[in-house]
Amino acid sequence: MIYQNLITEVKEHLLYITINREKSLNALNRSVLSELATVIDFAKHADEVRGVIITGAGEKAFVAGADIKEFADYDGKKGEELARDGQQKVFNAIENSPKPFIAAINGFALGGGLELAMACHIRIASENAKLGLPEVTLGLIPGYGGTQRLTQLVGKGRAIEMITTANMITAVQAEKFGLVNYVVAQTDLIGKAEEILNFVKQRAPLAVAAAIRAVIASVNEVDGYKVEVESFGKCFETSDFKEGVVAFLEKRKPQFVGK
Ligand code: CO8
Repeated sequence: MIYQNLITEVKEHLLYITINREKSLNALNRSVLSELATVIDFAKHADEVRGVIITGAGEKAFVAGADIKEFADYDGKKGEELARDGQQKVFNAIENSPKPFIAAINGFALGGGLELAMACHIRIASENAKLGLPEVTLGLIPGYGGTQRLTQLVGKGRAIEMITTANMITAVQAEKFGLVNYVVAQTDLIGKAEEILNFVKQRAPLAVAAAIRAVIASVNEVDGYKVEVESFGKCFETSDFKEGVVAFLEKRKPQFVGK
């Protein structure tokens, strides 16, 4: 299958996915999300695939978030629909995959980019990586599962600090918080992911799938995701959201008024 925004390859039972929009720091537009949904579904059904590595093109960014340029025409209903659709077809589909997904975080993992990494089962960061959920700088909140998965991974206190300050953390801090499993040199990133998946490849596939299912079940009992999607949609009704997006596009600081 040929993709416009992804480079994919299956090699020795591993599927490699590179999000390939380097000029936009691999931001997730609708087309990327739709292609990701297709390749995630392929991975689920392809017997030859035993594990997946996702990374971003270039040396600067894994994914710098949802594509803010597409936000301009969103209202509350559309924002909520897109968040729900994206959660189901991409983020939850990764988390519920019977094959392990590793995020190889090769630079900025922000907003939807960190949410993508957090949907993966394992995260490895390069030393230059910066991670954060900056949505409140745009008058939004995370909409692809970030409020739930960050809390599960780092605990309530750190999640609320990261989300409400919108500040980025370094790879080393992320490892300390338990947000990433390992920090390695950028040149060793894919090799480290392969090292882990080469062990998984030797194990019983159905047992691996059952283990993932059981672990994920332990953290997903209540529907905080629904609350997040509804709250995310409501943000689009605020004038602060419009100001946040316009300010980003005009490359200036936003002036928020709390409405
Ligand atoms: N969307 C669109 N374009 C982007 C994005 C983005 N998220 N991030 C970077 N770009 C573009 C820039 O606009 C710029 O393009 P151009 O050259 O045409 O002006 C290019 O990428 C390079 O970026 P910068 O020049 O800004 O590079 P810097 O090194 O100066 O800064 C940063 C790098 C710090 C990563 C900076 O680009 C930045 O702050 N980006 C935005 C990060 C952000 O706010 N991400 C969160 C987005 S909101 C989100 O993810 C919500 C998820 C839930 C969605 C739910 C469903 C709808």
